[in-house]
Amino acid sequence: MGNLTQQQIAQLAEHCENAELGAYEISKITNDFPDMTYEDAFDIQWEIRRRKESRGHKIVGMKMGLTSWAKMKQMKVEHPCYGFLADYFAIPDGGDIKHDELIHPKIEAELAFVTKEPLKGPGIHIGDVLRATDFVMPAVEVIDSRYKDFKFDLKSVIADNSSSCRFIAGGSMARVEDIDLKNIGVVMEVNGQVVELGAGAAVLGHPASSVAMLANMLAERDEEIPAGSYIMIGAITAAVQVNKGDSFCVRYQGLGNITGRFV
Ligand code: 0L1
Ligand code: MG
Repeated sequence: MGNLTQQQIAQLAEHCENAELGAYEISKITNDFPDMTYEDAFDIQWEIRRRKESRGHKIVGMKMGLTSWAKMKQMKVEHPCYGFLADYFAIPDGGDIKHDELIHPKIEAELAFVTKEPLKGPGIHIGDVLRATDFVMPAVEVIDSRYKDFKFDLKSVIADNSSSCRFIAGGSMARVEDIDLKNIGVVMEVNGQVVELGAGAAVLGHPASSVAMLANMLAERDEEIPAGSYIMIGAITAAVQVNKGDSFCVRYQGLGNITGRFV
């Protein structure tokens, strides 16, 4: 059930999207709309998606967020969320990310699943996800909450497209039967120093459970994950703040590296 009017949804979508496009901070929207519901929050996110598509942008994937205890603890939020990835969020492996286009970016070590069959919840489980997966590959997400000092609650985050802003796909692709998704090790380095490390199981016990959760959350809106989707599973480690001039390298056991630089 929603408590906001269509007009309020449209206004809040414009408010959050303008902050993303103009790279400026706003305060969390539940301050002014304390009665908004989770349905309202997702309505705002889907309205931002509609606005981008109406300007000719393509939606090129989905992301899960807050799927590891490290992230939930870091952000003091206790349930995962999802967001969408627009075409202009994509940065090539080894590429430059323009820091001035963002507010206070952080990087996250993730994995991405690419599907070959649709996944429609409710009731999707890890087995369904593994059967429907074409391949997995490394991913780095750059998040940039539009909220001042990354201070928010879950409803405000969902309305802000779960802090999505840039992502990098890279490394080597692998079939799910050829890798140990629970144990795959990830090491994140910034300016040559190891800053975070973790293993796949940090994400909801198994990376595929994040994709299952996405399918089941989308089912609440009668949406599905179509075949051929690119889905990022959420951060395996805590997110790391990066400054202009920083470079990073994330190493994935058996799957190569992703590198990039903030300019
Ligand atoms: O991808 C993520 O885990 C981020 C979700 C939104 C919360 C945040 O900005 O940290
Ligand atoms: Mg993330």
